[in-house]
Amino acid sequence: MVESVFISLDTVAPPSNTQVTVLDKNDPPTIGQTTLSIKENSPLGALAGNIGAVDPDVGSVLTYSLLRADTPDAFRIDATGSFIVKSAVLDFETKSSYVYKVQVSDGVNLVPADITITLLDDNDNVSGAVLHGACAAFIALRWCGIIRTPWAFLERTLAS
Ligand SMILES: [Ca+2]
Ligand SMILES: [Ca+2]
Ligand SMILES: [Ca+2]
Repeated sequence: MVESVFISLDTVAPPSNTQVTVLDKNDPPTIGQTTLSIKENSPLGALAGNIGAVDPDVGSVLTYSLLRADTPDAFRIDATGSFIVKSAVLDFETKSSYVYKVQVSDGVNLVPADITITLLDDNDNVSGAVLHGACAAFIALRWCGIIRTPWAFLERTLAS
């Protein structure tokens, strides 16, 4: 007579010489910085900051692309994930922030993120303020009698 015996495979321990190989999964990159800032009136080619993308897999190469931009002409992203000024005129009083949708890829995983670049206000009237200050100083010195040269010279010229 044949007797059947059923055993659950789960309860059977693998032979001691079994080798378990852990396959390295390709993990997606992460983005460290989603808000950047730069002073208004910054020149062409100035750096607004890097989005700080890192990939946990050793030796991975990241590539960056812009999916969408509210003002494509203002900034570009370079091969290292840095936003660079592309427009000659960044005017805080006209537009104080920009939003870009970027995508970081490790060749397999695509990670999108919204990056906001904020403009920092700067004094647009530096030359006017300096000139105004210089005029005020001249008038004050003239008033106090410290600067007499122009008038003295004029008086001498007229008298001769
Ligand atoms: Ca990866
Ligand atoms: Ca301005
Ligand atoms: Ca300003």
